[in-house]
Amino acid sequence: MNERVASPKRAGGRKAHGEGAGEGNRPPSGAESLLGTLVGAGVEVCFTNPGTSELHFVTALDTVPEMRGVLTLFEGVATGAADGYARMSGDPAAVLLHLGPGLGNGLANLHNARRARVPMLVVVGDHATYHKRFDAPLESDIDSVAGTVSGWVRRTASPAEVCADTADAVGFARTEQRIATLILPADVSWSEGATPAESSSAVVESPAAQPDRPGSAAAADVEEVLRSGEQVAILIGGDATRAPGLTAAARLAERFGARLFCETFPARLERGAGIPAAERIAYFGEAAAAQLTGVRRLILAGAASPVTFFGYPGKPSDLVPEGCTVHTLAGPVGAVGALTALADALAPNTVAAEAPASRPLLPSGPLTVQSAADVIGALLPERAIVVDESNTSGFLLPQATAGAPAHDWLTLTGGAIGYALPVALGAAIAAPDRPVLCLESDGSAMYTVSALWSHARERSNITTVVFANRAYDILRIELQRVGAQESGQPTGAKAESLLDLSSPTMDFVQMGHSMGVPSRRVTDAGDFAEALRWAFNEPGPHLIEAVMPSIAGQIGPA
Ligand SMILES: Cc1ncc(C[n+]2csc(CCOP(=O)(O)OP(=O)(O)O)c2C)c(N)n1
Repeated sequence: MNERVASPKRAGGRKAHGEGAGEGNRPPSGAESLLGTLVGAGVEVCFTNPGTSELHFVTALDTVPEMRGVLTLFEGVATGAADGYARMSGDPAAVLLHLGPGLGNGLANLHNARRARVPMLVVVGDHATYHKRFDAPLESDIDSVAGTVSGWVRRTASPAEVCADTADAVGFARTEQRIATLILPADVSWSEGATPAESSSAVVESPAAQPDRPGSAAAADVEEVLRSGEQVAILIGGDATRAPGLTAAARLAERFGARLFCETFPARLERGAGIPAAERIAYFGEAAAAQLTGVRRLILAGAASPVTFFGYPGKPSDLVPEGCTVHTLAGPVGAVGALTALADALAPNTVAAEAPASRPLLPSGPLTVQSAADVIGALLPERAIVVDESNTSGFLLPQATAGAPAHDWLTLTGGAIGYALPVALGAAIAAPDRPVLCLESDGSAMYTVSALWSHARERSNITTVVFANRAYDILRIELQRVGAQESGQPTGAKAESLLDLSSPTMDFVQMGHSMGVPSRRVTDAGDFAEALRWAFNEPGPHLIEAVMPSIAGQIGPA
């Protein structure tokens, strides 16, 4: 996402910010100017759930043909879709939300997007400036809510500022790879008087596209570490988790005998046959600690220093082994450039080993975590975009898909569940020529299940697999680990019932059908394989409900 080259639509034929868009000879409204500025800056999709204060923006969409409007039925779907779109295209999408409550509904997936370091432009409609003092029912503190996830927040005060504010917002989002939120009062939206923006900040290319600086202090430090002869590990993340970053890191690892790891929840990991592989740091702290055992020098390239997901009584939060020193080569934006420069300087003749092609045999028999993973590994299409929120049902997927044809793997960067169905929508819109496989667990699916309606409405090429284990299984496992439950003691009935989703049984096939998505239920491996072939071979969205056993009893506390 951070290796953009100037796209033709931005590099040439670009409109001046704020140009055109008024109907007939009338000057453009604030909303039309905003949209004109956006498309001029290469922002061409707007995911929305609008309200009355955004209706001038909605109307203006008809005067700006380059902007695609995508309706979602819940704001968390709009924000997650913009995240998925940015992860796959590298470009920010716009999100149009309705005042503070609409923004609040979108917050969890904005949080995940913030953690994914994606560019995004959030436009939040507000009451007309003169109406705010009446404290009407929807009045709220939008700025505070926006501030929790945005790196940039501005309230546009008048139509004259719309274009400059919009250009600044897009410029910030692209340059920083972060969320910019523009609060747009309804009267600014409907009034005329916009001034085209002078600024060209909206089309600034990302820092990752700029030349790197070999010989920096960080690079010199890392060179010393690599040559130290001690046990070194390189931990990559951010923009280094795609083929160029993986290749550079693998060359360095090979040349200096270092170990290579990837952050636990990468925004977009390229993997599969022909791509250098990096082992992800495990979710469970004990497993992660085992992976890092013996490491004396840890090099961070785009990743944060590893910590456990939660604090657990009596267990360390910091996963860096005792006595190991940590050395930062680069942060999440620009890590690919730093790694490439270093590999070219220190390992010019080293070739990175690539993951060999291999697929599991198609299994038969009951559907289990193992057989489901093997079916997916056996059938994953070339260039698939996998959006993974399979949670406990997917813990064997990494091995089963390691040698599948090259694909992208998108993960839950911020831990706020309900991300996969929306992110799949945005990914499919960003890459309409690629198959999207959305691996979703049943509890997480329910947060943003209305995304299925948008999958169908946009005719997106998304295969959704809902793993129906009818439980909050990970919480059953964590219950033991956090010490809330005496080890070996049975869970109390009230606690158990709050982690149980079996009664009433959710029917995802009916849910899918009701939202226009052809859907099937499978209970054994053979039927799962047949259903996946059906879904992959037909265009458009499909849903497969895969009835799975709970694994909480099998993966106990470590
Ligand atoms: C926004 C948000 N709300 C609540 C949680 C807490 N939480 C973490 S996992 C989980 C249950 C996951 O269940 P499911 O998606 O069915 O996956 P499973 O654990 O059964 O594999 C919950 C409620 C969260 N992480 N994020």
